[in-house]
Amino acid sequence: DERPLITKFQPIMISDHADPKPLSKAEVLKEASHYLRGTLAASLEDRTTGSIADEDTNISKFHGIYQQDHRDQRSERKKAGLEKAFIFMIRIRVPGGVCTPEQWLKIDALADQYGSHTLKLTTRQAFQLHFVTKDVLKTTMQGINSAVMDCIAACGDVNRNVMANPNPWQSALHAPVLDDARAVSTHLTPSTSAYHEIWLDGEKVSDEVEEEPLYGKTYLPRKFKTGFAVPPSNDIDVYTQDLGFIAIGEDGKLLGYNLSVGGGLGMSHSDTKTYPRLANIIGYLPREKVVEVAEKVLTVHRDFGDRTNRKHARLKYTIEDRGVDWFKNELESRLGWNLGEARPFEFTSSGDRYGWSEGTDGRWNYGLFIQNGRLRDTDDLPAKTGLREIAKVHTGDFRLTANQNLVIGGVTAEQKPRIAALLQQYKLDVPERITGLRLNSMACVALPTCGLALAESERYLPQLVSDLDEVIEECGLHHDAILIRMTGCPNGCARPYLGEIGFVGRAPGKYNIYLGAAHDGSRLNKLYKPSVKAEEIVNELAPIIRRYATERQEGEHFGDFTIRAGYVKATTEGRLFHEEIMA
Ligand code: SRM
Ligand code: SF4
Repeated sequence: DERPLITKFQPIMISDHADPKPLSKAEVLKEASHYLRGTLAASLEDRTTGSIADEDTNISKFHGIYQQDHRDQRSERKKAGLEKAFIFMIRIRVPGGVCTPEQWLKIDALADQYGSHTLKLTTRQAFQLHFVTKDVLKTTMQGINSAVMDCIAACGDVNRNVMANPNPWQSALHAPVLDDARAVSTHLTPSTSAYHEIWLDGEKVSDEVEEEPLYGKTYLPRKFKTGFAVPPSNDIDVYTQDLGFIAIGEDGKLLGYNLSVGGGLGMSHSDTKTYPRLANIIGYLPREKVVEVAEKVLTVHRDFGDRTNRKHARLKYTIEDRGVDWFKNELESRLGWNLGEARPFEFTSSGDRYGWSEGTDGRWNYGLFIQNGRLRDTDDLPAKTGLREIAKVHTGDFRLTANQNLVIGGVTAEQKPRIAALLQQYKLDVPERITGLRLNSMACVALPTCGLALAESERYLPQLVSDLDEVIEECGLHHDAILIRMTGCPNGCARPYLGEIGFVGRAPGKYNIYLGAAHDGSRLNKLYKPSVKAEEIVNELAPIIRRYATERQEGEHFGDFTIRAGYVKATTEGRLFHEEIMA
């Protein structure tokens, strides 16, 4: 990537900061980190503790690494006077979610060798390894490098893993969209050589010659997320992205994109100034301008995001505070040309498609349900082993979906019977007994690894769905796709505010219930009941599900029904203000 578009950026230095409010601690750390080095190398060498230095826990995020601790063991270890059971989560970037069988096999092996014998497929189409200890962190990072993959900018105040619709069967637009997603991803990747230096024993580069032409020394005020949607599928939930591209084609040819900006979901229960917000579509751009537009949108965030308050630093707040028109003018003046008028398109759903389907290239694709994206072997479902055996013979690719599922992509007609036999042998073929509710469920990681979790999520949602499934079956709704999403805190990692049924953890065993999102991801849901005890959830929802089964109109989705039936009001303009105000 020669980055032809970047005009060298003069970083906003802390000394230039004119705002009377002090910069956040994270800003000071970034500037002092020597382009993301911090004291990470020394922290890794320190054998007296399983943790890294406090400041380094912020910097390591830019390298795709989170320090965590095993929360199930916290109180026991505290009683015994031991330090926390420190562990690391490593997030591996997979632009557009597409990887090769060789890469799959290497990441799978790393999970067994150094992780928790599980792979997590994330809501942004990336891999996560959990439970990696400090002593093997570097070896694991080198293993990832040997798979020709990396973790640069998988976390941190930078452009994150770029998402793209992974469904090659849908139209001929998919391949060029993936190319564009990869080009944007490469263009927006930080340049610092700190990653190579620290993890891969690369040559040391001095601060004077280090270059970060797009980001500067202080990177972005906050994370930045980019996604590409291919209508009619909105599987990537494009309106939740800071920067979204909606593919517009004609006769199977990709012409360009509608541009959406300012989406984001995180909020805090106690802070009424924080809220989820859906993006605005502000115009159309021809395909050849996509990298240029991505760069300029990112620079508006870089230069105008709030560096004094991290809870107010996402692009959504800049756009909300200054206005959509202001943003469009600022962007167009940076581009030196005007966006066109947004073109017509239609989204019909944000879920995945399961089972076999033939692509436009005559190859076959198999959509596979992975509950909450957690791939592991259990006694009755040896899913991880099954996928390893498939990867050994598969000649196409693997595609991680935005709903934590997987597509075995590009299977030739000759290979199809072999892959089908392996799917059956390892019980991976979608059994008819799985309900539409479960097939459309998503839960974030939460306990025991996530330090921010207030309640269970990944470990609880499967059971809750089983309980709700009894009502679903009784009502004859087995095949109905209802989006149900849960997170252990209000940060929104499984995009719960776009669930037709959304649960957000408030305290151990207690969840806010949200209803009324649109099935195609175009309308946020709304708080229905706060702080409901886990054991009361089924009683709360069963009457609504029963009424839906008998009173719904032809083709009416569950989210729309809950609004029509008066359980919640629709959110204005798709946005959710803070829950206390909107309740
Ligand atoms: Fe997330 C923080 C997991 C997608 C909003 N997220 C975290 C951390 C790293 C906790 C932390 O900061 O200590 C979680 C690690 C848990 C663990 O043990 O693995 C975490 N987020 C995840 C993943 C793994 C959820 C999953 O089950 O798949 C997803 C990884 C995506 C990836 O591959 O990059 C994940 N996170 C999201 C999404 C959904 C999306 O991007 O489409 C969101 C909402 C969209 C958005 O950003 O607005 C999301 N995560 C957050 C936030 C709130 C951000 C905000 O603006 O307020 C945090 C907390 C923060 O940044 O301060 C957070
Ligand atoms: Fe952790 Fe909250 Fe994200 Fe769940 S939503 S993974 S609990 S930060």
